[in-house]
Amino acid sequence: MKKALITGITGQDGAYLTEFLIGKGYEVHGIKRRASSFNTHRIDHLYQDQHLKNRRLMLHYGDMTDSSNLIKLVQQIQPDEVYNLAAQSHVAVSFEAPEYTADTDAVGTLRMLEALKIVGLHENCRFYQASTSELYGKVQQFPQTESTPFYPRSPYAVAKLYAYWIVVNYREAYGMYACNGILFNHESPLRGETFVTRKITRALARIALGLKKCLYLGNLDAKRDWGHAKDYVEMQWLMLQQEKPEDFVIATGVQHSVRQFVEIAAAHLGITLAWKGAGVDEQGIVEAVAPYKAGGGAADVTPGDVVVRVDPMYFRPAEVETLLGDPAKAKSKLGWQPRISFEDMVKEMVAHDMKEAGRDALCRKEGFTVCNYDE
Ligand code: NDP
Ligand code: GDR
Repeated sequence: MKKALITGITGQDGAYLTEFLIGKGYEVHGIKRRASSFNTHRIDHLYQDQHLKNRRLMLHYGDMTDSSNLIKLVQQIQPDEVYNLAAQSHVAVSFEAPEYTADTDAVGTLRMLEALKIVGLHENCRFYQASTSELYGKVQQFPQTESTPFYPRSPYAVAKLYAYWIVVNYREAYGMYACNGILFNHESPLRGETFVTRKITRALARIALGLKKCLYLGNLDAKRDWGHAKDYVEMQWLMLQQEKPEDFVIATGVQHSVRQFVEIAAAHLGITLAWKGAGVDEQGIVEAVAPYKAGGGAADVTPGDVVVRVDPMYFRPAEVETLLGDPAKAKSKLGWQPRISFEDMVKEMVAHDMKEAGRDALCRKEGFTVCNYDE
């Protein structure tokens, strides 16, 4: 049985990858951070009692900022494959915590590579690095391929640039089987609530059920190539099953703006939006409301309501305006094809968030406090 070690197992990709690898017959080990409350909700459905023999999922406490912990874990686990997904992954937050972001995302990657080398696993263990389309930043070429020059635009992207090159360097210097997956944005119902797609589907569902009045956003004109996380983790595994290690762009080749994402998500709730104003005065106003078929209606919204406003607090000091990937290499060499369309992904996210909002509406009706936290 192959052993995989996943850093960042409690995140969106970690959860989908764990499910995928268990399905492939792997024994999966994951590194989770110590937190003051449980932080494993995305993988709770895969959890197995710690006292069971022959468990397929094992969690270990650790942190990318702690070398001795990483060395001890790889020594103890002896993984065949390491998937390095752990990161401070929020671009806007990286402007507020640049040093921590560099420590975790850049030096953390180095620490894991060194841990493998120190315990002598670098010759046999295969290594996947979660690289990112944010490396292209201020884009130099359309669409972006494996050979497009990088121009990072945030402390996050600069940290990931270091991680990208240290992976290439360990491959060239020590012959490690180490790959960068240059992944474009990928989303799902498990996406963190502060990334723009999930923020939109969650807020609109709550607005539709009367739990919230308005969704505040930053740059509505930013364009991204959005795919589904479930499709993208399969590629992470495929990259480690090749004869020789290479870097791959993973994307859909289709682009939408934040504004379009809002419109499509609203349409799934039976809400037609019209845009009025410009810049920071721009508003998304309800034009028409049709009954929402699956979840009981967008009852708390009426034509004329302002449900989207722009708040400059969400503008970034330096923005990545547009990203569009060319996944031709992954398609031809890995035989990889995304299966879930953009439209189906938005629909799935809206349906999931309507269910959560429905639960919260019920809790509130019964006198319980529900989370109103928003970012
Ligand atoms: P998430 O933010 O959902 O998950 C990040 C994971 O990293 C969480 O498990 C988090 O733990 C963990 N983590 C954060 N800091 C540390 C640390 N210091 N030590 C150990 N673990 C830590 O990200 P995604 O799942 O969306 O992304 C996975 C990886 O892929 C990330 O590296 C991201 O930068 C990269 N990426 C993501 C893309 C996307 O569109 N999703 C696109 C391209 C790259 P906790 O749960 O405790 O917070
Ligand atoms: P991104 O994702 O920065 O591309 O990084 P995010 O969803 O945060 O932003 C996408 C675009 O939407 C604009 N935007 C807003 N973003 C957020 N979070 N909140 C808002 O209110 C808002 N309004 C507009 C942003 O300015 C941006 O242009 C994600 C992360 O998963 C990274 O870890 C990963 O490397 C890249 O995708 C590829």
